[in-house]
Amino acid sequence: IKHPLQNCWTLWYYENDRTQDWAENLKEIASFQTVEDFWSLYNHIKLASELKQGCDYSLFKQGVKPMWEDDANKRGGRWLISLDKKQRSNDLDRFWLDIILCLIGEAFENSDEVRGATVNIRSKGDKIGLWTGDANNSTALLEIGRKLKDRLRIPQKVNIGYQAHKDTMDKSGSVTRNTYTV
Ligand code: M7G
Repeated sequence: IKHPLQNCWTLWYYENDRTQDWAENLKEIASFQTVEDFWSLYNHIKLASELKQGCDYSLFKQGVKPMWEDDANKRGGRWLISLDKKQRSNDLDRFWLDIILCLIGEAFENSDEVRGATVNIRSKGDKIGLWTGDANNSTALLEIGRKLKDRLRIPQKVNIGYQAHKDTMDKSGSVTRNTYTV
């Protein structure tokens, strides 16, 4: 008997093809709801650090698309971890795996608020985001942000910010403001 997870999760892959719309480049790879099926999927695919520049992985609860417009995301936001270039070889794959294990292991007290996570492979610096469903639920999102920082062993002096998706959507070139920082 396989070990069931509390939720069923879907892995998505984004490949940057400029001839297509953003949403058309987003591909659903596979879903799993047991520990064993997670590891067989994880062991079968490339590490995040091996993806081409411009690509993303996303892991979201089944039924939620990894996009701002999804009903489950549109009032939400993300904790954003911005990596510098040398962290691709040091921290990226560990951070991404640790985030996945937090998600599927339901590590957060407010795990109902968790929607999923995304890793963006970018030449200017990779990014990892943990998406929650309600940018106004400060109690829940602060608990999630603090625990995330702790689980990833991000040093106390390094701050990570929470950004509402509506602010990310509206930004025109400039950086999105952080509504919370831990
Ligand atoms: P990104 O891939 O999140 O980060 O956004 P990057 O700027 O480091 O590459 C790049 C662009 O992809 C955005 O400016 C949008 O045009 C598009 N995009 C990204 N996301 C997450 C979404 C989304 O959820 N919905 C839509 N419609 N476009 C998005």
